[in-house]
Amino acid sequence: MTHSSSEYFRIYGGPASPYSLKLRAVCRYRRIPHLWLVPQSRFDGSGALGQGDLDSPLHQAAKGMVPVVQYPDKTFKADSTPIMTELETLYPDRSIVPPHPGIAFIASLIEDMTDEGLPFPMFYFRWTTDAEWCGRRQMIGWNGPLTDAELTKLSKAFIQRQQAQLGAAAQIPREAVQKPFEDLLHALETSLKKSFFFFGTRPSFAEFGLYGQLSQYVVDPFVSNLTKTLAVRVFQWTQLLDDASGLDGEWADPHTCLTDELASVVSTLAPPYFALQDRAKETHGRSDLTGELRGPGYRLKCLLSLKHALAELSDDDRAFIRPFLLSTGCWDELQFEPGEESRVAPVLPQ
Ligand SMILES: N[C@@H](CCC(=O)N[C@@H](CS)C(=O)NCC(=O)O)C(=O)O
Repeated sequence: MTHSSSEYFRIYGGPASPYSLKLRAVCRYRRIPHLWLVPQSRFDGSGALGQGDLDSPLHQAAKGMVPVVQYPDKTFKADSTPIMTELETLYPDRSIVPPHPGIAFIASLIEDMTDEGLPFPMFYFRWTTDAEWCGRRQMIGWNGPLTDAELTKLSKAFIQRQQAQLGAAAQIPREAVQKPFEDLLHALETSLKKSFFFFGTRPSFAEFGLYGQLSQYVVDPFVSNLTKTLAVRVFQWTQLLDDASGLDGEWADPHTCLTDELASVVSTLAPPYFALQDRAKETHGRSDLTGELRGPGYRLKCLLSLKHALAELSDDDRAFIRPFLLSTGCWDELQFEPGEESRVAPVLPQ
């Protein structure tokens, strides 16, 4: 079966963008007709994405970020998580939302923890230990064939830009970033001994969030070696999730889902995630979060939306997941603080 070009979702992604690869993996698994496009010769590594070429789809989309998705109706939308949610309503088959509302909440929580909490260690190693290789690799991805001289010039500018974004965090000792990452690898490796999926034999929001970030960890030289050495299952699992279009699985009975293995994955993800959220509250605790698309403001918007979703669950569904959330250190963090309830802004594609 072929599709007419008007039926495709066009994913404009970056060559090393975890959110772009997450969205592509979702479309592949869900068998949603899509095209993968990395706009060529559009990004010289200095300014914000999409500001260079007026014809660039990224410029037209005016989001300054990837992924940007052009829907079949030609509109451009950004923000991978709400796009995934919107795809659920457009395509009911092969859903990635577990049917039990409490389990679905946990899947969304894990997705947000990975989306928001795992980029930092990745970004840290990418622009310290691995900067030279990662900068060169990305500029080839964004620009196509380049001479050595061109590549050196572009990658220098790009590395400088990225290191400026990392800022003082580059001074954090390597061991302090590496240890939590190794703990996560260990928890995941243990979980993968029993099952490749958290909630049955098919992937949910949680696995795709994890996959998006791990897709980079298995490529960047230092962390890739670490992953290959410490966690062969994690490495191979990312290959599976990259294209799970042929996979057919089932959701498990919710009573069998909240395992010790899952608890140890969530307990490992929770402390760095909530620490980042505390910092986001300090900087964005009062501002309007509606238009935020990434960074601390966006992070806080997602947390408030999760708190709202937990509060909206039925009493039974909330009671069902409460012991799990308590034992993993999440329950208290997911309760509204005074004044927060009125600041909830829906997380929608923009
Ligand atoms: N909330 C957004 C975050 C996307 C994001 O942070 N994208 C990064 C690359 S992975 C980006 O576009 N950065 C822009 C830049 O570096 O100029 C999503 O889930 O899609």
